[in-house]
Amino acid sequence: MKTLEQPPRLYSYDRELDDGTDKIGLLRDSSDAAEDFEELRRRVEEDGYLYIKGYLDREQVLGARSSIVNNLAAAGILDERLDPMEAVCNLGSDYGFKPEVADQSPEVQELLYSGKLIEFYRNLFGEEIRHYDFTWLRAMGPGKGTNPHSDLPYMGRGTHQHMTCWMPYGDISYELGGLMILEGSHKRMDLLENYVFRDVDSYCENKPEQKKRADEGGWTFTGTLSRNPPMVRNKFGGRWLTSEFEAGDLLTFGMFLVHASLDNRTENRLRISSDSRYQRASEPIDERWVGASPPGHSKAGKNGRIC
Ligand SMILES: O=C(O)CCC(=O)C(=O)O
Ligand SMILES: [Fe+2]
Repeated sequence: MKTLEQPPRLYSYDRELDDGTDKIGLLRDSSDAAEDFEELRRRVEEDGYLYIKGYLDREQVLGARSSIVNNLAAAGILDERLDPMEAVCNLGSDYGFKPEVADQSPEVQELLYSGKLIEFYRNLFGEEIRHYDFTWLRAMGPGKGTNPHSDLPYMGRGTHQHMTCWMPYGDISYELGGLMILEGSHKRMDLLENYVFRDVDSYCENKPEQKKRADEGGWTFTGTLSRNPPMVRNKFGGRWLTSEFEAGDLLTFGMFLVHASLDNRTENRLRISSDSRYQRASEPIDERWVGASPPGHSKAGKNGRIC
């Protein structure tokens, strides 16, 4: 098993991760089996994810980065004295969650929803596929990271067999803070069953407090599994697995796998990535995330029940 040699200090959600070899490690690189879809399916089953280094065209990914950072620069988010490709931000400006930037970038659309990546999912699922039209694009500022969660609570109204693609737009060091997954967590239904099937957009319409919040487009349940990555690891027992990422790497995982991110510990650089979703065309799709202007978690996406 791979371990992190000379482990740097890694932080997630403001907590230092425990650094024993039984607590932290590297993602398994499946580039040895990149064309063997039978083996890749076996690994998805076993590991809950696939990480294939250098699978995509690095120049194409950097082209998409260029289009993203030019958009951010035009919005005054980047330090204009520097090359936008460095993604050095004006602290406190409007970075963060930027789905509209993905919508406005033909290069991002082409990378995520045509060509090699679509072909990859067609082969992995073994049939025609569909993707969500909504793209979660993140320009994560200094100090920011993502707390442990599974994706299903945010997108579980159709199939449960779809997959997330986490795309690094550029090289992402440990300091810049890429994704990490919790080893074996997709198999821990004993620990997940009371969490993973809850829908963040459902609410009890007979409870006035919940109804009011839903009408405002707010959440009664945030989808967060934990705010404490070391503690959730202790509970599940696997290792947090991560890597330093390079433009062109492919990371994909299923809806049950617990994941989070390392914090961005740089002073002023943005960590730019997207997450997008793919599924079998023959399976039902979660309507919150399709169409020209997907309702998402807005009021139109809420689901009131008597409970
Ligand atoms: O990039 C992040 O910080 C979180 C990404 C994520 O949760 C996902 O890809 O599903
Ligand atoms: Fe996620």
